[in-house]
Amino acid sequence: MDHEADAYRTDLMTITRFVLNEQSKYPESRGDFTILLSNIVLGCKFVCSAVNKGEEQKKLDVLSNDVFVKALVSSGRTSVLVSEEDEEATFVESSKRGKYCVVFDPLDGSSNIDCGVSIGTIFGIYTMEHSDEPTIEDVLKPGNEMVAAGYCMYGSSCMLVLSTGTGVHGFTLDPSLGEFILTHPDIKIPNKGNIYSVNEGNAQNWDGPTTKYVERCKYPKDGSPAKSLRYVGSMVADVHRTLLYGGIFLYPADKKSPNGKLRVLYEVFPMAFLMEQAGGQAFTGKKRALDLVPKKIHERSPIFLGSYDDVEEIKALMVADVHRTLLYGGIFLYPADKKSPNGKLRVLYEVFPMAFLMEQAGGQAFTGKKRALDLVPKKIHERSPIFLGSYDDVEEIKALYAAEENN
Ligand code: FDP
Repeated sequence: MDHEADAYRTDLMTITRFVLNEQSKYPESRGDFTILLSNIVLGCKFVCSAVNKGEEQKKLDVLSNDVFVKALVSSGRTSVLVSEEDEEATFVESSKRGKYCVVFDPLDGSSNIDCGVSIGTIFGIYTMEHSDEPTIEDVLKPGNEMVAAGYCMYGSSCMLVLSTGTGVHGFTLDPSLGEFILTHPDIKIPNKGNIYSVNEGNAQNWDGPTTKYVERCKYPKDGSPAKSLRYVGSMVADVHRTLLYGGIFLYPADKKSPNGKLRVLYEVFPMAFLMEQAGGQAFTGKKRALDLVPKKIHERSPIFLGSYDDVEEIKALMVADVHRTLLYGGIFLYPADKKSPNGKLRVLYEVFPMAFLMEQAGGQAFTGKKRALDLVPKKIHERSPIFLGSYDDVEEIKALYAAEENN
C-alpha cells in the first residue's frame, strides 16, 4: 500500500480550509475574505450544476448573474459590484455593506454554451480604503490594486483557479463531496510555450506588429519549431490552457475594434493578475495590463498574455516601430489629424522617453510646433503629435511647418 499517496488523498484541502490557512498568517484578519469567497464558490457551484443540466444560453446568462449578485450582496462583505451582465454597477444597501468590491463576468464565453464547449466565471476583488459612501471610483482602479482574482471553468471537470497574491492555486470540484479540493497547488506557467491562441479571422485588420508576431509563430526565424494554433473562443478555456501548457493568448486591437474586445475590469485584469502570479506576463500592446486605469466599468483593452518569453517577444515588436527608426534612421511620425488634434501618443510615457532616446542618439523629436522635450504636460495622460528620427529628416518636416506658418 502506498501510505504516502493515501495520506495525500485523505488530507482534503478544501478551498475554505486553504483560505483559512492563508488568513491565519494575518492576525488582524476577521474572516471577511473567507466569507466573501465562500459566496463566490456557492455561485460557481450553482452555475456548474446549471451548465451540467444543459440549460439554454439566455436562461443561463440571467440565472448566473442573479445568483452571483444575490450571493455577493447577502455575504454582507461587499459594497460595489460590477457585472458584465449589468450596464450599471450595483451599490449595496448600507445595512449589508462590507469592505470588498467585486468585478465579475458570471458566464464568460457564453456563445459556446449551446455546443457544450467549456465556459467560465471570472472575478476580481478590490478592497475599499475608506468608510465613506461607496462610489464608482472604488472599482475604477488599476488591476495592480486587486487583492484577489480567479476564474471557475465549467468543462470536463469544474475547476476554480484562485490567487490572493501568493501564487496561483487550482481546486477541482469533487461532485460527490460538493467541495473544491486543492489539486493544482502553486501553478507556474512555463517560461515559453509552443501554442498561440488568437481569432485569426480578424487578421486582415491587425496592426503591423501583431501581424508580424503571428507570422513568426508560424514561420519562426530562429530555427525553433512553429507554434501550434489553439483557439476555443472562450476566454476561460483559452487562458486556462495557456496557464497550464504555456504559450500566448492574444486579443489584439484591430482596425474595426481599436480597443480589442475583452473587458478590462472582469476579463483582462483578473487574467493578467493570475498570469503574473504564475510567473507570466500580460501586456496591452502599450504597457503592463495591470497598470491600466479604467475610466468606465465596461471599458475594453487589447491583451497579450501568457509565458514570460512569448509576451516579451510581442513587447519587443511593439516598440520596434520606433526602434527601427533609431537603428536605421528615417522618421517615425504620429501626427495630429482632424479627429485627433493632439495625435494619439501620450506625452509622459511615450513621447518623452522616445524623444529623449532620439536626441541622445543624435536625432530629433518635434511636435509640429516645438522640440518635443520642451513640452510641459498639464495632465498625466496628455497626448501630443510627434515626428522623430534622423536629424535631417526631422529638419525637413520642421521646415515645412515653418513655411506653413509664414504663409
Ligand atoms: P463570448 O463572446 O462567447 O462571450 O468576451 C467574451 C468572449 O466570448 C471571450 O470569452 C472570448 O475569448 C471572446 O469573446 C471570443 O471572441 P471572438 O468570437 O471574437 O473570437
